[in-house]
Formats: sequence, structure tokens, C-alpha cells
Amino acid sequence: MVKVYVHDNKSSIDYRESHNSGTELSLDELAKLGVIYKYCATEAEVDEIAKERQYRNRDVVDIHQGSFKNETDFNEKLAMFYKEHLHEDEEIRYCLEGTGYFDVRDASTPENWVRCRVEPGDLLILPPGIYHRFTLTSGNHIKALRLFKDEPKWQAINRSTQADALPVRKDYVSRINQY
Ligand code: KMT
Ligand code: NI
Repeated sequence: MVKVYVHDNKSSIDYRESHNSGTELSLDELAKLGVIYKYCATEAEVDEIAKERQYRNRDVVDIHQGSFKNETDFNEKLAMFYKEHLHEDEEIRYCLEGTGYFDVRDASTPENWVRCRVEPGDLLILPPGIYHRFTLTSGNHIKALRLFKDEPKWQAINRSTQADALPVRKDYVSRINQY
């Protein structure tokens, strides 16, 4: 079951540590950021969600030290995932094995990150336009399903003033402000 809390914003400590400030958020509060959480006991339940939302493609990523040529490649990949970014499409991830942190920006306190710790069975749907980042936990391993629609226009756009001005970002911000 996912655990959701405000990140302590302490950059001096390895980003794979928990960084729990002590303030927990409910799933309703998470939903106010446009992030949907579902627990799926089986992959058949994931298939249902994929069908409803018309996701026809998927792949599996297995992220741990051993899946990379060397430590440098591993660290570079982690650094890339941890860069604050958005997508023009939803990001749907289902944790199969291991654990990971999805950090999403809080709408009311934009300097804060809301950290979602996922474990097997947890499915997260991040809305288009939300700034977020990902990292492993100190367990250093996640195996996850990534869902895509037919033609995945799925690209990470790093945070910048240009990204702030994109229609997808503006739409997200205006939707969030209506809650
Ligand atoms: C992303 O967009 O940050 C990712 O897809 C992270 C890897 S999925 C566990
Ligand atoms: Ni992403």
C-alpha cells in the first residue's frame, strides 16, 4: 500500500532515503493534485484500467545496479529520473517488485514535494502537466509496468520557463485550482 507524505526537502541526504517530514497525506489529498492511486492485487486489475483508459501498449522496466553496464550508467539513469519534469500524457506506473518514490509537486506549496512510496500492487496515475520526479528507495530495486497508449508521445520535458508556458502545464494548473 502506498505511503504519501511531504518530503523534508533536505538535499544533504541521499535522495533514496525516506525524507519523511512527518506530514502524511491522505489519498483524497493526493487526488486533489490530480494523482490517482489504485491498489491492484493482480495484473488482471491493471488490464481493466488499461482497457478503460485505452492503453494498448506496455513495457516492464527493471531498475537496479545489475541492469546497467557499470555504476556510472546506473547513477546517470537515476539522476535523469530525479530531474523535475512533466509529460504531455499521463504517466501510469504499476509496481511489480521492489519499491520506489514518485515525488510530485504540491500545488498549494509549490516548493514542497509530495512523496509517494510505492510497493508491489501499487498503481499511480500522474496527470499530464504535473511536475514530478522518480527515484529508487535505499532498497535499490524496482520492477514496474509502464503503460502507453497506441502511439506513445511520451517524452520527459524538464522544468523550465518554457515548460511552464506549455498548454499542458497551464491546463493542469487551472484544473488543480478548481478543486
Ligand atoms: C519517469 O518518468 O520518471 C519514469 O518512468 C520512472 C521509471 S518507472 C519506475
Ligand atoms: Ni515522468
